[in-house]
Amino acid sequence: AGSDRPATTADAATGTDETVPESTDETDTRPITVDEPTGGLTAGLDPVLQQAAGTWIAWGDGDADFDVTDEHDCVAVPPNDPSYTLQRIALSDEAIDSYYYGFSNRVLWPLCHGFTDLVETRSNDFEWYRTVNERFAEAVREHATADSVVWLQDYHFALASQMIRDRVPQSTTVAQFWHIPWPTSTTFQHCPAGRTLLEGLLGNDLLGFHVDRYAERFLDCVHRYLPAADVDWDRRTVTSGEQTTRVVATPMGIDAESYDQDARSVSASQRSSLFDRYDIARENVIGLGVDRLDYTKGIPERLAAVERFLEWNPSSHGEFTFVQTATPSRTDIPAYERYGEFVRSEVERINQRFGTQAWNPIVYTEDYLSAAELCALYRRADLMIVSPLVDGMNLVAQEYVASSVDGDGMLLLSQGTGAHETLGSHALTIDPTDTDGVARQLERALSLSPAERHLRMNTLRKRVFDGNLEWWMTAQFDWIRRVRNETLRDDAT
Ligand code: ADQ
Repeated sequence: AGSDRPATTADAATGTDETVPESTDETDTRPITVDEPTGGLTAGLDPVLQQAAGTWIAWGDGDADFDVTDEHDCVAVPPNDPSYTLQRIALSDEAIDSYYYGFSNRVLWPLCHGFTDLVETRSNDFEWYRTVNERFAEAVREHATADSVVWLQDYHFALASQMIRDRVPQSTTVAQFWHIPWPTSTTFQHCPAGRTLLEGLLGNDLLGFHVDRYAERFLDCVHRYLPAADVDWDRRTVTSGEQTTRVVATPMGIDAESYDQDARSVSASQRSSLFDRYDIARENVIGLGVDRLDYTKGIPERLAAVERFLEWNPSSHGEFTFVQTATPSRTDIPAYERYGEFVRSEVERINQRFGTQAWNPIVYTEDYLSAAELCALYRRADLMIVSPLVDGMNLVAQEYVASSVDGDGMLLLSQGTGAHETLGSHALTIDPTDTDGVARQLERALSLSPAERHLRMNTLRKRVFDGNLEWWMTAQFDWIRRVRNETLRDDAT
């Protein structure tokens, strides 16, 4: 593929996909079944790969009979009109435990979010991380040609780019997007094998983050911990030996149009059955929280603020319902299990404290909801509280805005999210650790005039539609084209 139609070799193991049911493929005599992606990165990458006739390399289902060194599967997709290749790398249970539940999610995830007390280093985890990164790099080597573009997703592949760089022609473009925050250099000093990870990431021609502060922190870490690398702060490049890496910030957007359409098309009966299922009084004022059940998301802090609001506002009892959906993820990790238990016990405690026979202030579910159900909730919610302590971007805030087709929802948004950089000026800003402050913003949201609600929401909607998933993909590929042309020019001189 030429530079205008990049052959993309990409993996989709991002946090966004974790709550989406696995697409499945089976080879040999078994039929291939495909679940349509409901949104997020998968939906964005699919058309790009179809156009480029590229190869998507992704982690396949764990199979005890497979080891990372064993054969892998390649299938043509989509089955009804094959236009690109999907290669699944099967990982053994041990590899999954050490690579994914180990180094990726017991070390990198907590560390990058600043939760150094939750970093757990276990023997072999890093070695498996290296082995799996190498396995993916090998798979890329089999497909990449001199004019290919290789695009990696996320923190599960901090070593892979340099490994790929060592295996493919110099003119192959290697890019990566880091979907979670990059920590400060003070936090990063606690990272096991930190220098090795930085060197791994410098195998990229392009390294993308959501917002400026993560890009700047990354450059600061390189400056402090890899003194031989040359950081150009103005151009945001790092030169190390022959290799130059450009570091950029492009906040990820959502497929806003599809959320808007789903929110408009959801029928009254769908809405009713959803509200009946969870016993939500239709006429109540509805507050909403939607998250993976993850200790970065600030769910107990949010519940504490709702509790404070209920203390201060007895007149809201029976009239206000806070709906919290929290999808379990990474449940094999004890910190997640403990967090889930704590959240459930807080919900129970608050409901016991204020609830009556006819009303519970908090409706809590761990169900996975369809796009239509989520949009129905988003559209109906009078306000949404997005209160992560730290979050790379946060797509949920954008989904709420895109689904607020009546233009009158209120978004309370944590200053710790990347999304706050783009939406903060027209949302109500919160510091999730300040319980009284969040409760006050909740009161304020409910007392805003309809005119102000509309003004704020319409401005937010414009931002979310302008910076949608297509904008983000285009920005990524524009940068890829730019660094590619720079590399080709440098090679020619
Ligand atoms: P996540 O940490 O998973 O993503 P987020 O960006 O909010 O966080 O995305 C969560 C996704 O899961 C949303 O699309 C949401 O609709 C979906 N979801 C949550 N609960 C659900 C439920 N009950 N039913 C169905 N779907 C549900 C990581 C980073 C983020 C970054 C994204 C993208 O941690 O900071 O924004 O990647 O880069």
